[in-house]
This record gives sequence, structure tokens and C-alpha cells, in this order.
Amino acid sequence: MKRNKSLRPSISMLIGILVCFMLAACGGGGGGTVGTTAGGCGSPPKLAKKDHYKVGFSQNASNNPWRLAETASIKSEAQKHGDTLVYADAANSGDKQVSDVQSMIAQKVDVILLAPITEKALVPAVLQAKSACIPVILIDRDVDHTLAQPNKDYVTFIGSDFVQQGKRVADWLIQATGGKAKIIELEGTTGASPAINRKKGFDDEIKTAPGMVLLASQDGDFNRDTGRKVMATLLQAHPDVTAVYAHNDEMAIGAIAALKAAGRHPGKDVIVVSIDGERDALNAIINGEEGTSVQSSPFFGPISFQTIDEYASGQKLPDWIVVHDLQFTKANAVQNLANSF
Ligand code: GYE
Repeated sequence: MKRNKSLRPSISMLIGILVCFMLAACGGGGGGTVGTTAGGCGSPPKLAKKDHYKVGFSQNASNNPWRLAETASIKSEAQKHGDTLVYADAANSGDKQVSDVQSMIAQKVDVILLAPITEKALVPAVLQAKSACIPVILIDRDVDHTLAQPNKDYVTFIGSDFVQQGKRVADWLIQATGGKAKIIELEGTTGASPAINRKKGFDDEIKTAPGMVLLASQDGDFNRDTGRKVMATLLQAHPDVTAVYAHNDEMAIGAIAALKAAGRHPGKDVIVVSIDGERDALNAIINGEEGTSVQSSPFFGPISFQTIDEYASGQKLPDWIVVHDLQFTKANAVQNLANSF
């Protein structure tokens, strides 16, 4: 499974190189030549000011409430601005997402909002859009900065501080357990920037408390049912677990189901903590089965379209536009239910 995933970048890169040659051969991309766009349309490409734009939105998956909330937010904001949205859902495939972006390039969108599935898979697509003089704004997940840079290959990254999210969860857990816990970690999609950084933030922070022991850490693909299955397996190997840290709420809900199926009592003998702030997690906090969820807001519509306007006005944007997150616990879960997703 993991091996297959690590092949994705290389397949994507091959497709990328091919399309680059094709674009170069037919002079595609309104004046830019592959690899040497600096003198042509800017680095990153400039965006001409217009009343209405044709905006591409490349979503990486639609298999959870977070993704659906993000897509709804982008669609409703596009409508408010009177912009045309070219939308594609990559159905959790890096290769499909690369071809989705290529299709947006072929349709000559003005700008692309891209939520890249992993840090590496979409780099060729980002560079192809640049070659075609189409600015890309990354939203919700970042790419690998050794391969593509903000304010050069793409405009900016709009998203949460994932390291900080992991650290906040760890701090809460250290506090709640008096610094003693045996932890199973359910990781997000291997190679995705929130998975990499939520792990880093959490793992580094628990090292400050010697009683916090990480029993196992495994990929649950940000998915509820995968999280449930991985948890069921890990539980057999580690029946002494006292805490579960899931990189998103969906996997936490899956883990709660696995714990109950094994006769455990989440919230009592095993503390479950995660990230996102979706409705099911808030309800789990309210009924005592989950400890805390640090928010990761999916409402990217307003900030994305504001950023498009600012960029078109010639404003220099920061490399990273940081989305600030709340944290949900028993103290505030009820009052935040209405705004959850
Ligand atoms: O936490 C998760 C989703 O990229 C920040 O991806 C996003 C994460 C979010 O699948 O639920």
C-alpha cells in the first residue's frame, strides 16, 4: 500500500515532463516558454485584473465532511463573486489530480486553487501551470518547498499551522493524563503536508514529558473506515493503549468504533484526541467519548477569493497566509455545534 503511494510522484513526474514538452511544442500557454517564464508572464505568473474570473478548483477527494465543507465554501464564494468555477474532484488519486490540473490549463482558466493531495505528487502540475502563465494558489495543503516555491512557482499557500495543531493536541493530552500515556497515533495520508507536520508537532511535544510513550504510529489515510481498521489491528498488538491521537476527526471516530467493538470505553480507559472540529467529533466530545479536537477550518472560500483579488491588484502576498484555529473541548463544543460541518 505504502509502496504504491510512493510510486505516484514518479508517474506524475513522467506525465508532467510529457505535457511540458507538448505545451512547448505547440507554443501553449500564452507566451511563456517552458522553464523560462520569468520574462514572459512573471514568476509566479501575474493575474490581470478582471470583474469576473474563470477559477479552477482542484479538490483532492470528497470522501469526508471536511472536504465537502471546503468545496461548498469555495463554490458559494465563487457564486458571490460572479466567477465561473471549473471544479474537479481527484477522488483521492494523485495521478487524477495532476490530470485535473492539466485539464484546467487546457481550458485556460485565469487562476487555479489547488488542494494538493501530497507534498510531491502535484509539483509537476504546479510547474506546468506556471509554464502556461496560470497562477496557482495552494489551499489547505502545501507542496514540498525543495521542489516548488511560493512567490516563485506558485503564489502562496493558504492554510493552517499543522505543526502547531499537533503541538496543541499533545499539550492538552499531557495535561489530561498528568504526563503519563501509552499512545497509538493514526496518521493522515502518507506524504500529505498535514500528516507530515501534525506528526512532527505532536511527536516532538510529547518528548518533553518522559511518561508519554508512543506505542505505534500508522497511516489511516485521513479516512474513517481505514482508521477503524488500523485501530482494530493495532489494538490487538497494543492492548495496553491509554490514548489515541488521530490526525483528523474522521479517523478518531473510526478509532472510537474500533475501541467499542473491542469492549473498551473511549473517554474512560482510552482518551481519544484529534484535529478538524467536525460535527461528529464535537458530538463525541459532548457525549464524553472524545477529549479534544483542535480546529482545522475548511472554510476556504472567502479567504481564497479575497487572495485572488489582492493578487490581481498587484499586492505582494506572504509565502504563507496562516489560517488561525480554535480548539474544541467539553467547555465550548455545544456552542460551536451550529457552525460545525
Ligand atoms: O484535516 C482532513 C482532510 O488538508 C487540512 O485533510 C486538510 C486535512 C483535514 O482530509 O480532514
